[in-house]
Amino acid sequence: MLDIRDKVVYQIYPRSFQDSDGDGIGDLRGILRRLDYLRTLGADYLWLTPFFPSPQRDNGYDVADYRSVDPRFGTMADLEELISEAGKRNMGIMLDMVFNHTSTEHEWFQKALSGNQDYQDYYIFREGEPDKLPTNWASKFGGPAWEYVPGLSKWYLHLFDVTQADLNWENPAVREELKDILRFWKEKGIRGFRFDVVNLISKPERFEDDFEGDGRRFYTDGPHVHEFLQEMVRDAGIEDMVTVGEMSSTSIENCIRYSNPAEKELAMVFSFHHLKVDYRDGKKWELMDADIPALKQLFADWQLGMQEGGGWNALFYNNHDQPRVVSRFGDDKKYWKESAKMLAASIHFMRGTPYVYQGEEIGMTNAGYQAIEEYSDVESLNYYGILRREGKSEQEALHIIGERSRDNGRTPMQWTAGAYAGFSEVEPWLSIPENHRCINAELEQQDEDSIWHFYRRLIALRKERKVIAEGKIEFMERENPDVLSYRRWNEQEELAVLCNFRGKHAGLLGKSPADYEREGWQKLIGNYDGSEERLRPFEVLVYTRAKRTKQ
Ligand code: TEU
Repeated sequence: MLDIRDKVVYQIYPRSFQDSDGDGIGDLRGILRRLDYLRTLGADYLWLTPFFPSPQRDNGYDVADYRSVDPRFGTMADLEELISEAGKRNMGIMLDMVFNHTSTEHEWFQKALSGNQDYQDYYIFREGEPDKLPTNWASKFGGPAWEYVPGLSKWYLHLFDVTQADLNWENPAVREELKDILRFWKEKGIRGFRFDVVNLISKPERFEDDFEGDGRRFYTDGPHVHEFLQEMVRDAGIEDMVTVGEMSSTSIENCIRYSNPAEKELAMVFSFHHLKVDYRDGKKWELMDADIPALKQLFADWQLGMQEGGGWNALFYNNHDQPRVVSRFGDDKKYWKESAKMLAASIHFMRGTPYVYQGEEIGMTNAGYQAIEEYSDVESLNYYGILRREGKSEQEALHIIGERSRDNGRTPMQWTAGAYAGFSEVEPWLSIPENHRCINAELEQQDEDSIWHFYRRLIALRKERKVIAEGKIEFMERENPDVLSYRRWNEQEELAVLCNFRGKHAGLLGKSPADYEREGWQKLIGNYDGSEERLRPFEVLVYTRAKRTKQ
């Protein structure tokens, strides 16, 4: 069984990583150019979000052909060279498989539209009248989750955009097609897969209205999801690859089953509950300050629950769907460096596999756009319209979009202080924040005290100290509203991690830094020099000591 416990995955959004052919869009040859940067940082795997042929309605998560490369990102030869060159640097490429839905441009859906019954059964079509939705379910991108096709007198299900039609996993032919796709990429030397919203693939036998919510309770962690995953992994022969499932609105119990090696499903899971602590009433587009005690509780629940059940967490704050965490949970102005480092350390010492999302390692911030015209994301544009129709002023709606938009995580990688941040020679597809002049990889690689070097040390520590990869975990300071603190230990070593999530001094209910030092703990890493009685704003302190035989 593959050991992922001391590995780190770097997520690349190819469209925004490095443009090599001067069209303002990142591409595969651009990634090739940056492999040594990624190796120096310490990445073991590179997760590339989809670059398959796609109308790009959802930036590639609307796949029209699972077995080739969209020309805007390069050629199959480019990908094969990337796989080979990454392998020479002991890095594996992970692909992003969007198996819950295809683009409506996919040939399967086109054949379904032409009346082919077999291909209609690849999707979720329901006979009906144009004025009667099959169910009242909502799309996660706003609006209804069904689209009517007059020529067929049928509706089809789309949990996301109207151009993303949900696949019918109950159909064995669909499952065989998807297994073939995995075998194709394994043959190419791909070393892992991320499965997009894979806990939504099993739909209920009977579709009914949801009078308590938006329908997700009927299809999330659905009735056959575990057997579908076991069958896919077994038949595609990918049990020895790095696999991670994106689990939308899931539960600890299910995630234990998804990621406990005994279940032979996936190697690890992404769950998102910790990234909803600033959603008022759980609603993404209703703002509130991050509830830090709730964040702490969720970390403890998931860390202890998965430890107890033998599951494995992917550890992350950032990805291509999330605002930048230094702007969201940190302070990207007064305590930019301190809060970026504290947030990184707060999860890198936890039990799980850390994911570093492009730009996170240099403290990239939210976009700071001032006009809706600067945005590109379909979800953001849909919700801007919804917010305005709900009566929000242009300014109020822009503020909400500014805080929540997925485009915050999709601004081009800031490589240099130069034109277009060294990402491209021309105006990129999405504009680059002015702060690239002082937040960029070139500058930070030259500064030993930079966020970049802090990430490099965190990643190196995970390989050097087995206690991080294999140790047990327990939480301290449970009643402290400001400080996340936990302990890791194995036979040889124990660590104590103290993180102040506030932009002000924070007292400790248990041991103070002075107590740790008096007890002979050594400081392993931190974001301030020395220590004080209380934790300084956004301070992180990590102590280590040899494990005492008796405890
Ligand atoms: O994301 C699914 C998902 O949970 C988020 O899109 C979330 O639902 C959305 O941002 C609303 O808050 C995956 C991909 O990561 C995302 O980029 C795709 O848009 C989506 O699936 C559909 O494929």
